Amino acid sequence: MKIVALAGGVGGAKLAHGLAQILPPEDLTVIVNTGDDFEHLGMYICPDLDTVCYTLAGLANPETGWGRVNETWNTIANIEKLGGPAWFRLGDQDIATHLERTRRMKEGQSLSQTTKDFCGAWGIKQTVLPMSDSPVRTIVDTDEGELAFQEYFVHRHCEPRVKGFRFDGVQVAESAIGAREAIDSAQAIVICPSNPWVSVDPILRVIKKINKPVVAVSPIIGGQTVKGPAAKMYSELGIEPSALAVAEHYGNLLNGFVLDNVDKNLSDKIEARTLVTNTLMNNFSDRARLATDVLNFIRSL
Ligand code: FO1
Repeated sequence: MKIVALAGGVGGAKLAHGLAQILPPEDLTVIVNTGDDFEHLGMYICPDLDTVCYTLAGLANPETGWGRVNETWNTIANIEKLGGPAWFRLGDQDIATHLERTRRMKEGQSLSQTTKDFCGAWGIKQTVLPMSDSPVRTIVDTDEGELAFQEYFVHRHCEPRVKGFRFDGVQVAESAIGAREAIDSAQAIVICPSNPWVSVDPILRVIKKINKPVVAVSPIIGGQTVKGPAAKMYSELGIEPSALAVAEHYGNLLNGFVLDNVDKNLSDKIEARTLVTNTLMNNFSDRARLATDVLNFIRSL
């Protein structure tokens, strides 16, 4: 069964990894948010793309979900000593990824080709695509003014109250080569449990048209997010954070919606068909179990 998964960072990467454990590699394409990308310390950094790739390759840091396992921090420690910016924690192994990506892109290689080459080097057999080869930049409108995404997310610890979002460059950005074809040949699209506002919306804005059944997995469980500021964002935007709010966010794009057992009372209020299951992914087998549930749900639609 050919599946396209839409993913942001850590939560999205976990379900993508679950799907990768179940599906033949040629049947899974992961389209990843690049709205979080930024240039920092002279390097081109793609946090969500790297999180998905490191996770699929078994190279991800299990504590943070982002960055590399068995990481060392000599470079960033020395940058800090010299008075440089150290708020964005880049590990030594991770820096190699950003340096080599930057070198290639300065020579004119596209982000999708760089990603393809890196996936080959890391032994990833599934297809991983950035949502676009053109820059799209998520800008968070807050009570302290507009902030670039990583400035808001990491530097300011998501503290400013959000008022809205915009995605610079999205009007002219085309989806990456292969993304349209993957969607056209997929049986279904899975929206991973990523932040609807800042991880999934940018991908949906770039992709524009989806002519396949769409199933989303709620990143909000019992009114809270496992990781990240999605619930805080809903509250600050005047919407009670819940799995129902996520389902309503995607609206009639959805054919199916997966929510956690603790939210089963919300199921009746959701317009799409629902699957109520355990959506927490604490370990590798949880990821495979949720992926199996999602795939069986898709078959039943
Ligand atoms: N997230 C943090 O909260 N603090 C960091 O210092 C940080 C560094 C970092 C380095 C490389 C990378 O690929 C991701 C990193 N992240 C960090 C995560 C990242 O900022 C976010 O998870 C995503 O942008 C949101 O999906």
